[in-house]
Amino acid sequence: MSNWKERIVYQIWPRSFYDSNGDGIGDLRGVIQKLEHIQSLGADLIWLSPVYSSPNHDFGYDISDYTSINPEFGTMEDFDELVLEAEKRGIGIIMDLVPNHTSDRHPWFQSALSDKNSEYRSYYFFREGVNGREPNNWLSFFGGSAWTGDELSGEYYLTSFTPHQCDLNWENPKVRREIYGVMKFWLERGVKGFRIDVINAIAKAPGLPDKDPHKRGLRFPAELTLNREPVHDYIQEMHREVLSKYDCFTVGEGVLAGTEDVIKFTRQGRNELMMMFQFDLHNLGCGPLGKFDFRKLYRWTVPEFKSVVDRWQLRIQEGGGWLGNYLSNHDQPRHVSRFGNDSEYRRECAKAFCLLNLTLRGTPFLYQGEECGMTNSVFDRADWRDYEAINDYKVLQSMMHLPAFLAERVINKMTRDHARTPVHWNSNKNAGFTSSEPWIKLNPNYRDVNIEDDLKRNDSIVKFYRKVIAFRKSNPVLTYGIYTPVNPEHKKVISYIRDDGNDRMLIVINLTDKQAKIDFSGMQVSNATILLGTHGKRPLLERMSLLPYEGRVYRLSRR
Ligand code: ISL
Ligand code: CA
Repeated sequence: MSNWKERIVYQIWPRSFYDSNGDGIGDLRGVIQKLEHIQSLGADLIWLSPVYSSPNHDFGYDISDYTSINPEFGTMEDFDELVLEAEKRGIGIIMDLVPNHTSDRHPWFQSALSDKNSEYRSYYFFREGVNGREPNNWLSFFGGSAWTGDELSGEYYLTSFTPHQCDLNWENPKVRREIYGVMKFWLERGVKGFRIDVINAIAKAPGLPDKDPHKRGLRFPAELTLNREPVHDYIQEMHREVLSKYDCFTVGEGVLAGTEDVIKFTRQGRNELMMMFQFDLHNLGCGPLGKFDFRKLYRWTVPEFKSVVDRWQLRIQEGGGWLGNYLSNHDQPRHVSRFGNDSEYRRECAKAFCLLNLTLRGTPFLYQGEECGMTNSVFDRADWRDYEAINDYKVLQSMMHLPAFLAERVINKMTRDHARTPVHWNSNKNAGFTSSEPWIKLNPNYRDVNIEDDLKRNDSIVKFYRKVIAFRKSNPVLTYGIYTPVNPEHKKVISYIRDDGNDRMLIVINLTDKQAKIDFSGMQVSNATILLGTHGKRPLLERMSLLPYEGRVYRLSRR
């Protein structure tokens, strides 16, 4: 795939995108009906979160058949039509590949479970317990032990996420061949690539040893399950067997991968992946156990935010890797709420972050609804739909000894459900998402925050996205240019230069809801031209002041 770095990717979490048949659940025909909107933004690729058959313990990330369509979402004919209709609009479809685990309803696992001698037993990790307990002390991503008991054999099997997602054993060459077959199946149907779920977790430490054996309680086995060397052999094999044979885009979800890991996965010539996501921004203010580890009270500062951005930008460019940049996805709270201001300055803030995401080095990913500045929602406990929220509410009380009302506050701050409320298409009933009851509670602010009404305004966020995307596409420096931070120690404003040897741009964004003064003395300001601004076009001055969440892009003359 040529120019793959320049692509703009729009992520759809289909269950909440658009419901075409009035059952309260978003579906594939809903996506087809909204293709024009996605095209109007300027996206080239749609990453579809999983649409395969699934019992929905983890809303599609627990797959019971890798080569079928979940009937809630439609049929294979609908899928083929989506690929075709998208292609007519110059948009490719990226599938979500989930190679680390299958659903416990998958026929491979069902066979493994029913018969200890099934050849599928070795597709998974079945182990005997130790002293009547789990085989080791590994903590699951979603709280509690990573092991689930099998009553029939008395053994346990590894489930690193929900107890219904059974980890596949990638040491088994048959497993690898099965997954390569699945990839070919979809590529032959015309999809343009894959977002690969927790790809850095597929190689476990041999023997599955305890993490910190002398410590009590469950421990998160990061070094024993993530970024282990054989993962690179597996991906290189996947590249040889599948990726190299197709015109195909890849982005890996490297959960908790560091800069050096991402460089290894993505450096050209290693024949692994094109790009990867980073998680450090999302973990700002979280304790070492991740998003529900409230012990740092979710406090973070703009300089910390900037230093994460700078560190990743600089290290990945030095190391010859490539990033997929994103601020929101289906696993994170809405970024306007998490990192900005979702009340008084919601519109300004949404634009400031749009400008940031689309002027960094890397390939930009947008998440459904962010184009109209969607925010976190308001939930009661009964409104939670995500397993992680429901389970961690219990874990916070039992393991972390948090009183119920505080546990509820922590979940309500960080639950993935915030990203999964239906997209606000208009101010009609149910935000124009469905004609019946949506499967999850709507965000109550849809009358103020929705795509149709936004588009009627002069200060439209959607139109700003369109403008900035078009701007990025017509200025290759924004994709390829070297990133150099300017004023890295400034407490409110992030500013950086992008330079590709032909063109040189300065990006300046106030990341706070206060006015900010910034000093560019030493820079040749007089020859700078303003190209784009969130608040209109103002000249570059040696000393200037920015309004709350104001962002500007200047072209600097070549020295
Ligand atoms: O969202 C997280 C925690 O709240 C992350 O740790 C998340 O579990 C991790 O990024 C892996 O995510 C991916 O795989 C999961 C699935 O639940 C997520 O939706 C998916 O993006 C298991 O398949
Ligand atoms: Ca539907």
